[in-house]
Amino acid sequence: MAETTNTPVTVLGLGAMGQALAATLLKAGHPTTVWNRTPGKDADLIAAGANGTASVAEAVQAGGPIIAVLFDHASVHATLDPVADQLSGKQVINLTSTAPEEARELAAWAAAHGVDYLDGGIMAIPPMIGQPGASILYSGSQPLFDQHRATLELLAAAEYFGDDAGLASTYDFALLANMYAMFGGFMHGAAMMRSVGVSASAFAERAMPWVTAMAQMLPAYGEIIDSGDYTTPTQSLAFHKAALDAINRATRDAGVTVDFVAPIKNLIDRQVADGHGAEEFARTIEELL
Ligand code: FVH
Repeated sequence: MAETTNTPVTVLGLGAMGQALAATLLKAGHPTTVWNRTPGKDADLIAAGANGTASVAEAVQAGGPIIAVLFDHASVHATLDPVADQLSGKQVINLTSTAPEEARELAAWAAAHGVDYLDGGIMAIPPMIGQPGASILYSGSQPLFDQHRATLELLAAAEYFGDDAGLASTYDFALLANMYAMFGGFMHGAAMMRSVGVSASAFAERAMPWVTAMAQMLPAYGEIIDSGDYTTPTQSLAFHKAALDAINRATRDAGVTVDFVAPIKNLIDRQVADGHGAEEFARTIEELL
């Protein structure tokens, strides 16, 4: 059936993200029903035209897809389990951040209750919802994704990865691991710069273009890793070991803990100790597997 802005949508969970999603749906003209465990968070949305509800049972009767955007896997069960017998034949799109195995468990739970289930990983913060640059990664029920794709595209660029409900979450968490490494690296660098009186803001001005430039290396690393051939290094593990040893010394001299750089140093050290010093740096991935 073709999707229209008349399609009703229900949003369960009105934290920062749920409110952003519901507001975007309302703005686009979707009849939007909302529910939140703690009352009162729906006031602005109701003022904007949302149908506020006092219970999950009432909310899930509104028709159309049910978007769950709750705190975690446990809160999804806490919300949906009590109304499981009312969900048969309905569609649930779970945008709560859950680990891949948790997403698969929810998909199995949904299937056991006759629920069509799509899992999503939101690659955005609330102010980005409905704006360019936001994306949501989906996996699980393709018919559900296809049917509501136009609505989902209102929230963020929508990409579907496959019927394994844990796939989107795997992408999500892999990307978040990448993000936290980048942010942690910034904290480490800013701590070092503080020792010489440079502000974190001033350091950020330099770190951003540097990180952006270095990110250009990722496709080349991807190709090397996928080839499995580490024998012709651009920069060897031994080269990077010397660099990390020096960074460790500089970090200690600055009075900063080496906690953040220690893990990558350990991976490189182990590879070198195993006799791979002359090989490509990207070989560190083998130490993780
Ligand atoms: N905010 C962000 O930047 C990130 C971006 C990437 C994706 N995440 C994930 O989105 C989920 C929701 O995030 P949020 O920002 O809306 O989170 P909160 O503002 O903390 O709101 C949490 C809502 O969950 C409700 N809740 C918590 N526990 C329960 C429970 N046991 N039963 C029912 N509802 C529960 C909470 O309700 P209340 O505390 O107001 O009663 C909020 O509605 C999340 O998975 C992020 O990782 C956001």
